[in-house]
Amino acid sequence: MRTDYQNLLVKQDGGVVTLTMNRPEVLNAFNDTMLEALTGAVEEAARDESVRCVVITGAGRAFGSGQDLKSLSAARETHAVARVSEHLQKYHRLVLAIRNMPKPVIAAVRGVAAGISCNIALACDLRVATEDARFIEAFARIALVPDGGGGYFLPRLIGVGKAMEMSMLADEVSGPEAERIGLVNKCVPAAEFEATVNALAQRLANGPTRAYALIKELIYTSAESDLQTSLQLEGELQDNAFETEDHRNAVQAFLEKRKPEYKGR
Ligand code: LHQ
Repeated sequence: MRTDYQNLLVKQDGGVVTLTMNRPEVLNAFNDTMLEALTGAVEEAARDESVRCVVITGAGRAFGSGQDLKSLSAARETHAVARVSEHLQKYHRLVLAIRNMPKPVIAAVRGVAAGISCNIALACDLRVATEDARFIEAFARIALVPDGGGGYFLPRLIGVGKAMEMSMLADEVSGPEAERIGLVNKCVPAAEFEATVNALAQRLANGPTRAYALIKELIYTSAESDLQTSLQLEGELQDNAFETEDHRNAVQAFLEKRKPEYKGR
């Protein structure tokens, strides 16, 4: 993996790549440089066979504070962006790269995750948060709608009622509350955060990577389709999973009463 990005730290530990958004002085607000770096690194991680799990996190006391409002307002003044939807396409590329990544992606959220940073966390497959995490769909505070896939992810994760509440009131949702409503998978005290994220990421990196990719395809496609379509897809994906080395070895290990070792193939 390339490691010389600006505003992004890239660290690989075995099969786990950790991508750390690195503009702590503005709580990791997205400027174009950081957005392009994160997108490039996510796309590279998808192609790199040595990577079997990706963690996205933020440097310092925050996950991210959304679009950098200073650079957005400068772009508006200079008419650098004709329509904001053009600018949003860069975020959409990141969202799609995360969702289409054929391996698990974890968002590790310490402190605040506001605006489009919150929705990048929601695009990930799993979320771990600290107890002092603050999830804020901040958009309505500045009279905008949730973007970066927020309008799609929120109702699917927490239901229409809670999605509406978070979007309209734009109030902070704490880590424990986020866990209670299903916005995050796990909320832990700050002191346990790194160990929890590392353990989960290493566990996934040592898991059946091909099956995880097929599970992502099944779950995400099924959220959009009827039962008949989902059952059809399930069959096709299972044909695929059935032929993997990890599947054959894991069944053999079960029969021989030993622990399987997954190779990701
Ligand atoms: C910031 C930011 C920030 C710049 C903190 N920008 N500096 C919209 C339109 C177009 C295309 C793309 O997408 C979007 C989507 C969006 O993401 S819109 C939503 C953008 N985000 C926000 O509205 C959140 C703005 N930030 C805040 O409300 C607060 O900073 C939060 C609640 C995140 C954190 O509050 P505190 O913990 O009290 O920290 P703070 O406010 O003191 O922030 C620390 C520093 O970070 C501060 O700078 P300073 O020089 O005073 O120390 C802030 O100005 C800076 N900062 N967010 N988005």
